[in-house]
Amino acid sequence: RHKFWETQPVGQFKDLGDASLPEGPIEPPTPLSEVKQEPYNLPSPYEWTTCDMDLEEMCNEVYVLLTNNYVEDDENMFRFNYSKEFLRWALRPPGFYRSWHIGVRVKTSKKLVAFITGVPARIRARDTVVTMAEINFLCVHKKLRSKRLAPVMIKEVTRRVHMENIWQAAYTAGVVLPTPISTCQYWHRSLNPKKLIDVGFSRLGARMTMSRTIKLYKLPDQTVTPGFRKMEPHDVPAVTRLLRNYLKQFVVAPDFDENDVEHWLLPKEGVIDSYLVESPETHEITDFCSFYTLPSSILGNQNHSTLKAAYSYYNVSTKTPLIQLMNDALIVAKQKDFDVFNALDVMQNESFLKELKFGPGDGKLHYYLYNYRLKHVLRASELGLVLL
Ligand code: NHW
Ligand code: EN5
Repeated sequence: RHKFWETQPVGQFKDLGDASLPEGPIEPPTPLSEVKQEPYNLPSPYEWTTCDMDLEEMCNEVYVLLTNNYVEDDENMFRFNYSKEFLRWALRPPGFYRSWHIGVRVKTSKKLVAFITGVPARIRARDTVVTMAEINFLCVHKKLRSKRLAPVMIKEVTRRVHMENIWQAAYTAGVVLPTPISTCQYWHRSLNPKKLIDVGFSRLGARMTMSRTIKLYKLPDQTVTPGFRKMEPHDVPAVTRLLRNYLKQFVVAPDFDENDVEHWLLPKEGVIDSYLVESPETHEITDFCSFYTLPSSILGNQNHSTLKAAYSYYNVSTKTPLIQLMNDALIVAKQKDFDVFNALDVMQNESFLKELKFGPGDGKLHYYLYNYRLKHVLRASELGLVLL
């Protein structure tokens, strides 16, 4: 069934209910001297390239590859359209390795036809903080699919991660592989229902007219929580404390320090938005919410070419009810002209999804760990991790 994945140190389907298997690494690290020193062989028309995302030209090649060949929904109506600024942000966090930004070119034409990336992250699984690679942006050009290029790319990124003495990884996918640590549901909150219906992203409900639908999804013009404002650089220490304390409760979550929070959560125009609540009395930072910008190309629509989507990232409420905090997030997303606000049912998100008129999507997201076993499949609400 899974000729490649059966050979890898990941949880296998046959082991799913086996309580005798311990939690933790599936295989021990090998001495660095035993890590293969040369890249894996690609089929002879292709060659490896390391993608320097600082170079405008390289970043553009990656952007074009992903824009035309990355993830689509199950009916091929939409395709993720990560911006160049987003890719630079996603791929250059504290301690990143350029060698983990891996491209494949056609030798003769030098055309970039495949890509895979890793970035380092400290991720806690129960009580243990593990340095891992977060693997993302695996993409093979549409014309080169089903040639078993993906397994070679995964082995090569694994080798380059091993060279840095890192032995675990985390990744998400819309497809089922051996074997998810958890499976999440995508939820969607319409902000611009007319456009969403026009492009086939959503449908007019039964016994609903367009004007009733527009009214249903109306939001206030201004946020309602006193002290709600954009996060600023001087907030990094307070947000780090708030977030670290919040993420303790989840079984799998990132172990963010101030450098990580500065990188991943300080607002970056068109990439990441973060807001917090500063108590008007005590000036304490009591609540936090964030979302990232990931548009999708609309495939084959006469009137619209992009869907502007916001994705819920990390949210923490200690004083403001989470529902009110997220309603304010919806209000700012609407002000910023997003068409839809998406969220997974991770962390405590279930507590606001229905009340704030999110509806379940047709997509699921499976979470995976490489070379790390957990005894049980987790509920989505036990996950404290959001990957881009
Ligand atoms: S998930 C998004 C993945 N990208 C897309 O869906 C874009 C559109 N599709 C494509 O470009 C986020 C191709 O279809 C891809 C597969 C490239 C997906 N993850 O080359 P073949 C991520 O980026 C397995 C893992 O013939 P293809 C996370 C498949 O099961 N494996 O297929 C990435 C089969 O193996 P099997 C996937 O269609 C995590 C084999 O690939 C997969 O031409 C990567 C077939 O290969 C997926 N999304 O290319 C793992 N999709 O055993 C990281 C298919 O079943 C692991 N496959 O025969 C950790 C590494 C680091 C460790 C460090 C210690
Ligand atoms: C790794 N970082 O399927 C990423 N999206 O529901 C890789 N559906 O947008 C993982 N099919 O349900 C990729 N509208 C996995 C996701 C791949 C993309 C994907 C789904 C998630 C999606 C939309 C459009 C469906 C179009 C037809 C959807 C319904 C919205 C509706 C709004 C009103 C209330 C009810 C729901």
